[in-house]
Amino acid sequence: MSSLIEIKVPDLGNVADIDIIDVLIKPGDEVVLEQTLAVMETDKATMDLPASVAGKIKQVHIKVGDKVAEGTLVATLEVSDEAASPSKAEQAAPVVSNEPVAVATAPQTVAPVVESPKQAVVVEATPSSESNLGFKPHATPGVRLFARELGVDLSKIANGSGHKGRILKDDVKNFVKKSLATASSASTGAGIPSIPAVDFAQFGPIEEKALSKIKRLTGQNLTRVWLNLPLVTYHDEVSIDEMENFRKSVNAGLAKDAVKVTGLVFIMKALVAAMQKYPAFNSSLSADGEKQIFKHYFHVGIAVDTPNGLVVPVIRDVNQKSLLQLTAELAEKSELARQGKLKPNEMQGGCITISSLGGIGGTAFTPIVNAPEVAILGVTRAKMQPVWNGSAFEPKLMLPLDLTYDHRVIDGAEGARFMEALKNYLGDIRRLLL
Ligand code: CAO
Repeated sequence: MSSLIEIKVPDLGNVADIDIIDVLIKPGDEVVLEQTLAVMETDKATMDLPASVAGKIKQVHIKVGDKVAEGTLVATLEVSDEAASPSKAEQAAPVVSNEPVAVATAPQTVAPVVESPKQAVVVEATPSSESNLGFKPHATPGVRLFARELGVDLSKIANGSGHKGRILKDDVKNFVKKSLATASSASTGAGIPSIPAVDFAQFGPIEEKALSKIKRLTGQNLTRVWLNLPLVTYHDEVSIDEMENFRKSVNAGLAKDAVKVTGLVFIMKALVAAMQKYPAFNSSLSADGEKQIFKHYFHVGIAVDTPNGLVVPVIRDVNQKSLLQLTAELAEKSELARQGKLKPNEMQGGCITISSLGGIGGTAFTPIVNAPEVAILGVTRAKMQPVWNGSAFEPKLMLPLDLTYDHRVIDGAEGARFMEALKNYLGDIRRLLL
């Protein structure tokens, strides 16, 4: 035996003019308990209208675009007497949604043909991540769930192809297809279009040579840093006349075959003194970017130009070593680097790097941080310049300095203060003794 049951719009808290935005049934359909019959929408929420009993749809009384209110007849169902009994109907528990959205329940009104408790599930339409954008995608909870399962942010789908721009399952599928096509055309894997291949032979004779392993690895590392770190380079210059006079006097006192002291070791010492004053420069971010790790050791990497490419030996505990010790160690390590004989652990553990092109030339450049370090100091060629001392121009040996830092860790003002400290130490190296 069977009975007819009328499903009506439940009490939704005195809300009138509720839009029907989707009707998911037609006469003859078999529906199961809790199956969504239609989707309603108010200003604030999208609501599924579930079946409180299983049965066969005899008649659908609403259509998309209708405005409904509490008590509006939605559908007539033919149900078996067993399913229509109060005890069965009571089992029609509210739809439990695992969507991260607010869920409220309200009784669903079913016509008096069958006396049964009824329920409707009210689902807030917009997850917080979407509402933050001020744009509320128009989609049924089922489509939202489908999108979430595929990891699709509905707010990225500007216009759905459904009624009033509602996003349908097909829109989500098309979005995924389009995203996959875009990703596969970008071979760098970072969503960045690759540089197209060119047949250079069409323009003249060419010769191909494989890159050295060092160059390939350095290239990968530099690209990774360039893409991941917000880098800022700050330029300045400092008078190093006193430092040069001292350096020359030290070198004059050295044995003829002794390794001569270069300006680089003074820069190493001054850099470490500035790091002691500004510990952020001797820190690294944890891989998840949540923590800053401060180091209590002062190891400095020195970029060395070798026939095979750039190598960065690390001079350890620079704060504990004398200028002469650093000179000897720098000479030894840079020679090992050029011969390709540095051990891996001699290139690890750096806190900051110096890249000096001063022996070659230059006025400024923008070195790239050797992450996870947070800063690198670039040095180019010192040259005599007229500097105004307040009453006259004085010839001064000015050393250009370029400080690149990771802006996630170091603010612009901190970068400028660090540079001032560095200049202070280099401008008057006696301060290193304080
Ligand atoms: N201004 C003026 N003269 C400078 C100078 C500067 N900033 N820096 C060095 N010089 C002078 C030195 O005093 C030396 O002069 P003398 O021959 O009269 O003594 C000469 O230039 C050569 O110095 P150097 O470069 O051999 O020695 P260094 O200690 O300054 O540097 C090293 C050592 C290993 C850093 C260097 O040889 C080197 O490899 N530099 C290249 C680093 C590099 O490739 N950086 C780029 C990385 S990013 O791609």
